[in-house]
Amino acid sequence: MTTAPLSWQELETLTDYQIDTVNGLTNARARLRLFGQPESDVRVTLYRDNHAWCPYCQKVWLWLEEKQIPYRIEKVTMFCYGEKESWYKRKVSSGMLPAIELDGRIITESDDILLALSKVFGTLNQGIEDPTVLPLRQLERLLFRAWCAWLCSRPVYSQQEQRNREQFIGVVARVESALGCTPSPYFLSGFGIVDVIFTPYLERMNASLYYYKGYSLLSENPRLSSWFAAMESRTTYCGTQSDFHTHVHDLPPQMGGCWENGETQMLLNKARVDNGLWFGLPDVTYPEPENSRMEALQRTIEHRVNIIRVNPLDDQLFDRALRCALTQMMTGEDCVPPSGSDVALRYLRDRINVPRDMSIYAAKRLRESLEKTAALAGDGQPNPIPTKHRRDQDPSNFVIK
Ligand SMILES: N[C@@H](CCC(=O)N[C@@H](CS)C(=O)NCC(=O)O)C(=O)O
Repeated sequence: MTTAPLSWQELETLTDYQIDTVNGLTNARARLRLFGQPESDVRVTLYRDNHAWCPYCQKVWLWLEEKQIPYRIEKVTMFCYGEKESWYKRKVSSGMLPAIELDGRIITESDDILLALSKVFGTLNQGIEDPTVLPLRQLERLLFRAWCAWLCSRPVYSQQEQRNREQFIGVVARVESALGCTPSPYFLSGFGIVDVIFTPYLERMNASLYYYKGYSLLSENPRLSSWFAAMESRTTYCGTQSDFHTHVHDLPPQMGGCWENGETQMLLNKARVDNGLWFGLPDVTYPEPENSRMEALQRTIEHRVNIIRVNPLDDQLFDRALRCALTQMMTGEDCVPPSGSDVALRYLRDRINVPRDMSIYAAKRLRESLEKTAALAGDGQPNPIPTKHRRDQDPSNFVIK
């Protein structure tokens, strides 16, 4: 059955999604986090990247959330998607992220930040320089280097891809045994600093190797799979958690390129991440919350003026096409968009970011409805997402004007 698109007013009545960004669960939108404490207690400002793409920022973010330290958040543009704010360069001349301001003192380098924070607020179960932590930090860096070598180097001689793969898998085996040293699913006897340190890159490895190499980190490694499930039981982690689609397209400009190996499984995985089915991808294992559609709707309504303005299609036509997709998402009924809107709907499908715009399942719902609705208009595909830079995501274009 096909239906007419609902008006924005009608759509608004279909969602009551609301979160308390300041005192509620971990979320990517907050500019202030208080955890029920008075604002006068705030001693920390976290400078992190606008789109929540920076792995080192995620590490500090997660630490602050776990410790429930009241803090402010200032968002900064990364070089790969726009121009660095001059006010930030006056604070941190290199422009590097993350940074914190602690009692008025600027600190950079994520490890130095964690060390300084632990000195003032106490450790997260273990200190970053604890003798049980140091070898695991070294293992994390070893894994990181093996991942970079496999993902980012274009093979120049035969066997190189295979060697890089084996080298990575060898280090993963060491991570698996490290996880097996205690009965807990975490690295040490309970959740702690080591888990925070491993989180950003394990999340990115899971996404990128699935897409660029056809390799499923979690299904190949049972202890990593349990670790990931344990992390997902923490609302702190879930609030910072990204998805496969976001990562595979935010990594190339940050890493200087990611190389596809062209294998059959890789091609299947890539098609699935880009075009769906998004449900069932191994980027999330907890069940879908009931309000995921409402969240997607609420977030789209909030930003609709900019979403429509930055879309390549004529504003009026895209307004209607977008309402068709949202109508489909909320009612389950097909709603035929204006002809010629297929590319425009897929342009938006390709630019939904997790956790920046919404959480994982909300993004899956929205991408699914955009794709279903686009398919009613045609099979036109937008230009591929750029890999050398992401200036299509320049935050200055999204400032409400
Ligand atoms: N060793 C640093 C690395 C930080 C880093 O590499 N930050 C990157 C983003 S992931 C950055 O700020 N690059 C500048 C930019 O992209 O604007 C740390 O641990 O904090």
